[in-house]
Amino acid sequence: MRAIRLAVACAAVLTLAGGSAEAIPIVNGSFEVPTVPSGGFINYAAGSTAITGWTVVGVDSSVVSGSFTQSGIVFEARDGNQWIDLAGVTSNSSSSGVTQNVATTIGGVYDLSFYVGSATGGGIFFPSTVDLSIDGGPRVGFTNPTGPSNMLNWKLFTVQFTATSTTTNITFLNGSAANNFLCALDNVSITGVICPCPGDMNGDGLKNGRDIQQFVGCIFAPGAGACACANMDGVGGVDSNDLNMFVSDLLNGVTCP
Ligand SMILES: [Ca+2]
Ligand SMILES: [Ca+2]
Ligand SMILES: [Ca+2]
Repeated sequence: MRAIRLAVACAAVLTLAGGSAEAIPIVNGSFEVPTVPSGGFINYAAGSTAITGWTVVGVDSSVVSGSFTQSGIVFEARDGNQWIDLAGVTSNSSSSGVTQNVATTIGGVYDLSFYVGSATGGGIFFPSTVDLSIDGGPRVGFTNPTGPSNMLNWKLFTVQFTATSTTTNITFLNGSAANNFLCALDNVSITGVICPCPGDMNGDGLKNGRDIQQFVGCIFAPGAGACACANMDGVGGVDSNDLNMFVSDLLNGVTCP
């Protein structure tokens, strides 16, 4: 039985060896649809699905043109011509934001990337904080501390997560301070992480005792870090079956191809 499992694992390794990442289609991650007036914005109330792919939550959020200017600041988009202000126009509610369900593979490891835009000016714009909640989990804040007085500065963040369902909910919320009427987000993307050698936790091309500590960490907290390589059988999450395969490989001296 074990030999069969190992054969399956080897076949999977050969199949996946061609690439290290697989793009997951997130809909309208750059907030380019619908088109808003050049130099202006459109505010969308909670429940709206007018921003293609997304549903507005909380009170409101605004899609803003990259040529919009206020308080001497040009609010240029990071990608394309538009971005979204999760703070909305007037509410500035911390409950406001946008949500989307994306198709995922159970046990799959994904990198979620996005840009947070900050500017400082007019006594009302300060460095932005975008909060992220995955599958209704706790809000985690991502702050871009650089806020120029004449433009938006965009900072890239990447969060890795392990999917527990065939759909994963991604929700971005206004995490900026109460007196900061800016929470800029743009260019959201998701990439599936593929491990070239399951069990090689530290990526040194060998499967040996130096990988044990990280592997054990993934057994106890599979969503906490880079655990793509702990999913030995390529199915489900990281569980006792993966542990059995990992131990078997070490005992039998099976290392990377
Ligand atoms: Ca954009
Ligand atoms: Ca290794
Ligand atoms: Ca597994």
